[in-house]
Amino acid sequence: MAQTTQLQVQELARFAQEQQFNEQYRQYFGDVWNEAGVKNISKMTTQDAQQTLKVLANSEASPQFVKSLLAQAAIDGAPPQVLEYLLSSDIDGDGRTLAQEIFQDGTNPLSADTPQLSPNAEVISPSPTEDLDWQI
Ligand SMILES: [Ca+2]
Repeated sequence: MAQTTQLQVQELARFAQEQQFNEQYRQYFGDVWNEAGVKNISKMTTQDAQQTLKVLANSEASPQFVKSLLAQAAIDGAPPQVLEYLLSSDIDGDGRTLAQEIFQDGTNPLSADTPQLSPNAEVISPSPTEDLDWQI
């Protein structure tokens, strides 16, 4: 497993431990697993993971929900290679993996963000030696 993915799986597990999913959330999770045909999360295959991603892609799931769902899968003992598969997937094909989107970008991993040509793409850090004379 790639080092970064391993870290992401750990991060997911940490996030999972902090969660207290309520009944309603568990119900939603159950619906997704049912629809994806996953009966036993601890015996999930990457094929199951692929189905799960398809279900998610067709749903209106929020990034938070996707993160929570994966966290629940981690808690319920989904095999590491399955978690890795899910985390490194790029459902929306925008070049950012699911893990990057939910952990770093805070963007929706299920729909490509409109490419932005930010005018602030070039980060200009103020020079520490610059002595600005503020007059208030
Ligand atoms: Ca993506």
